[in-house]
Amino acid sequence: MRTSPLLVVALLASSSATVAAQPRAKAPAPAAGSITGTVSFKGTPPARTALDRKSDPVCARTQRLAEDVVVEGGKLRDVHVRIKIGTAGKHPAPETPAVITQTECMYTPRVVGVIAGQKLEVRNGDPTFHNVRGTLGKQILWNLAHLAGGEPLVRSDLGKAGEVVSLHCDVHPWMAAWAVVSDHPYFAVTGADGSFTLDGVPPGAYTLEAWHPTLGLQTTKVKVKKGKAAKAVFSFAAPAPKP
Ligand SMILES: [Cu+2]
Repeated sequence: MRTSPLLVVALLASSSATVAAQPRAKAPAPAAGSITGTVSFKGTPPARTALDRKSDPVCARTQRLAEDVVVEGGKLRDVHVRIKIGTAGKHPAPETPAVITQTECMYTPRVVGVIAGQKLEVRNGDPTFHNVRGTLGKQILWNLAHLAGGEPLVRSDLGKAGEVVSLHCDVHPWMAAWAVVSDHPYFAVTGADGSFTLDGVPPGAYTLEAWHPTLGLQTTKVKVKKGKAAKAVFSFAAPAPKP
């Protein structure tokens, strides 16, 4: 026997009415947690010297301080915080590249995180000429001229998880940046407030790493629970003066 179309409509209407009348089901707890915290600098930070940028009249228009160690209100900028590689699964690289912009003859940001296989796009926002030299240890990966108004340089040869590619400009020797390669997306780089948040982290016990280009590496342990924000803190200090 064929069901009449009218009956089907009536049945559908009544079933949706039943659903609407039911009390709202509690939203399921998210499967992942997060890690959040801050990176501090203990003690008096090293003085930031004014960069001598007279060699390029465009750069000389703005005064900038050295960015080797940038501390504001006791918080440390440019720290790459991540779950130790090899312990959070292997994740594919996203389609979108990480981006570093050359602006006022500085790299912004100074430290980026990438997933192995992800591209890095270097933009030139300056009305002057740069060259971008990427190195991995002592190996030069690329060395490219970057004209004012030139197209972004897009690189896909950033090395394996665990490696750090450094970027330098030979026209402006004070320019330096770093791309830290991971095998997962659970990383962040601290801004001026020293804070970081790693979202969508699968529950588990992890070693958390904090790396700064001149102050080195620190680690701590952290336990991530479903739907909760685990807290982590790091504290760096000036390296002891060399004898
Ligand atoms: Cu430059």
